[in-house]
Amino acid sequence: MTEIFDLAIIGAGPGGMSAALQAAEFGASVVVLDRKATPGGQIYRDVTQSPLLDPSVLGVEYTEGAELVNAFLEADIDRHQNADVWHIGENGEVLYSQDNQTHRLVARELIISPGAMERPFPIAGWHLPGVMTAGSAQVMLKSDGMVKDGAIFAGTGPLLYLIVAQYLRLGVTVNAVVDTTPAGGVGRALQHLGGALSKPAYLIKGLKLLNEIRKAGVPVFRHASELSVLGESKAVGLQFKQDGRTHSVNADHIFLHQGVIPNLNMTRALGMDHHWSEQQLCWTPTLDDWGQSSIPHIAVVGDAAGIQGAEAARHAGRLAALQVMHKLGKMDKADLKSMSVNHLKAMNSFKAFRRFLDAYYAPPTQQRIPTQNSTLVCRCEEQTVGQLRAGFEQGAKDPNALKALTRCGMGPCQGRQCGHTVSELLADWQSKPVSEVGYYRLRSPQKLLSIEELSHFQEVQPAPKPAEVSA
Ligand SMILES: Cc1cc2nc3c(=O)[nH]c(=O)nc-3n(C[C@@H](O)[C@@H](O)[C@H](O)COP(=O)(O)OP(=O)(O)OC[C@H]3O[C@@H](n4cnc5c(N)ncnc54)[C@H](O)[C@@H]3O)c2cc1C
Repeated sequence: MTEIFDLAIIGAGPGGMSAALQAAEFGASVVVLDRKATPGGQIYRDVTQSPLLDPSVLGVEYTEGAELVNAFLEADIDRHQNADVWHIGENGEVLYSQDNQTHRLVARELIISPGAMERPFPIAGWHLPGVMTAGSAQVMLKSDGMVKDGAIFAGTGPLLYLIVAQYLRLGVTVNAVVDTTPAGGVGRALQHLGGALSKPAYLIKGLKLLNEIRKAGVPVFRHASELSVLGESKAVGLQFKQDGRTHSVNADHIFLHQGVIPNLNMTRALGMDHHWSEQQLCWTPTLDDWGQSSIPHIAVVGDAAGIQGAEAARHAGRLAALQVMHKLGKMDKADLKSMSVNHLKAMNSFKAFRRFLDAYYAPPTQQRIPTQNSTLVCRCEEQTVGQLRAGFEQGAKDPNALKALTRCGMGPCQGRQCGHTVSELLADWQSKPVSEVGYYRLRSPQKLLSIEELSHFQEVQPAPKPAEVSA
């Protein structure tokens, strides 16, 4: 028997949990599916069951998430953790894996909040054992209390400095911070100063983090460029240039990070409209102010809708849920307007602040568009810049044609690690805007499924249409 809901939400991060709480306040039947064992998303990962003796070292922006997670756990919401959504069909059908079984449910409306992922950082040696993303270092810390002494953190963006500060507060040694933020950040960001000044608390928090790192005495190499990981079969250090001089620092663990970008595999597989954001240098679903996408009955909120951060994700979740409640006839237009106004205002102010951050921390071209033929781009299928260039010279002018010729993007990560690099490489080689080059065409299933799991999945009849679903 297929379960039927008013609203299904994918992702139990700040965006998804806030949307669920808002809808539950109207008495709607809500189900939330999340692939992780506990709710919280990236930022509040394991906040209610931290392995750390003192989770406050991770910062107030982390510990204050417990309130939202507890409210979510106490509300009248159907929750499925360890539930990995691999297909969204027509008519509100959702298929998800749980306990190695595929399950199906149907919802009149869907809100998708699958969050962000770290931007690929394709430099020489980024595939070697010992090289990870800074976000992975934080995941190990939040979930298992695991850290690595003597690592190098390299890249740019507020999350990188937050993770370094979290490491330092735990007494972990950090060999170096190799900061690739290009010189002239203030100049680039100046035209957006108004947006920055509207959020002084965030600015102060950011400056405090930088001060914490400076005071800890960790060597910080600013405006570094031309990074490459040293080592043959595993990482042994990082080489880079600063002020025209070549430096190398030894470390067997190197954590790379140059900001986050929306996690697009679900929105792309749905065939939603996307556009290239010149501000954030990434693909973003095209949405209205309430998060409604180009597909009727499907909204996108949180960082998957464009990177705005956790607080903005909470407002976006509530806004999308309010619009859904109006569509389901649970509130009239006047109430929708009055209940949305503060969330819309908050979203505008987060967007203005973000314009400042994006300009200041813009990841440099040389770290997004690799030029050395030997640099690996598609890690799953082991395709280098040189191999992709050969495919391009044979006539593959867009990501799908290149995929067919070289297998780039065909591996288990389904293009997450190489998609943006491939779009930008092809645009660069043709001197075209990225928006004209496009992205991989993605399809379900959105995760690897075993034949055994599929063989147990018996339901093959089409899902009922929302109009046929009785209240
Ligand atoms: C590795 C990493 C670490 C980060 N750490 C921080 C931090 O410490 N501080 C900070 O301010 N920002 C952090 N961010 C940024 C960002 O995640 C936050 O702005 C915020 O968590 C966004 O909220 P969200 O609800 O949009 O997404 P998220 O919090 O990421 O929640 C998305 C949820 O969707 C689930 N999901 C995704 N796909 C599926 C699927 N197919 N099926 C089922 N569930 C699915 C995920 O398990 C996740 O729980 C981090 C980002 C990354 C990538």
